[in-house]
Amino acid sequence: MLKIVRDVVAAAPLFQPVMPRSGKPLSVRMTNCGDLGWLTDQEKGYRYVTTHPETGQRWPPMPDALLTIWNEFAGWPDLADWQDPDGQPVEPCRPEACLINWYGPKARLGLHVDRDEQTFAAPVVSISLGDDAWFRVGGLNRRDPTKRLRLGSGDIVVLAGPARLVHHGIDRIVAGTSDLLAEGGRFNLTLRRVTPVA
Ligand code: MD3
Ligand code: FE
Repeated sequence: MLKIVRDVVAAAPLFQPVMPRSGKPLSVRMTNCGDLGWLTDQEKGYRYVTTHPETGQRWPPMPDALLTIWNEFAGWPDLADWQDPDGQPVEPCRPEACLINWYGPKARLGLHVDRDEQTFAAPVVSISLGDDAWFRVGGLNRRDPTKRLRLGSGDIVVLAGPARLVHHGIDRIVAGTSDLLAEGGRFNLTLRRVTPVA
């Protein structure tokens, strides 16, 4: 998995995303692979695009190993009796985007909901590599109670069905808990479906 990440980053270098309007940098650096990639900039804000913001090249293709993980963990059969909030059918599909976040020892990600996709019927599948992180997960309402969960290297989190739109974030990285990455810190990969299947 680390070799996959290194190859993507070599073709599509990590960039520093900034908040819409304020232009404040996020503390994570990011890149993507797949047909679509998520980014944010000051002018146009949060969105999915087909090309890297600095190289102008299309994102590297989604590696087969990531499709395999998606197919193993998406859990389609268990989702059959759940209704997407927009009434879109829950149908097995391929992920279109893999967002790769890199967290240095001081990076964090505030509580948010992933809602820039055009469908919420498909799950989000997340893979952690490197240092441990304190993941925070709440409910559909921002003020709902939250719990924290320590994620380790190799952990996979699947947010599916009614959990797809819950608030979540990364409180902090637990620096020095893994020696997988020579530079330290943590990579997180999130596999996402962006456009409706039907
Ligand atoms: C819960 N990433 O990229 S992954 C993100 O570790 C993001 O980099 C975190 O939140 C990270 O948007 C958390 C686990 C995760 C991913 C997507 C979710 C949790 C989620 C979508 C819905 C609910
Ligand atoms: Fe998220």
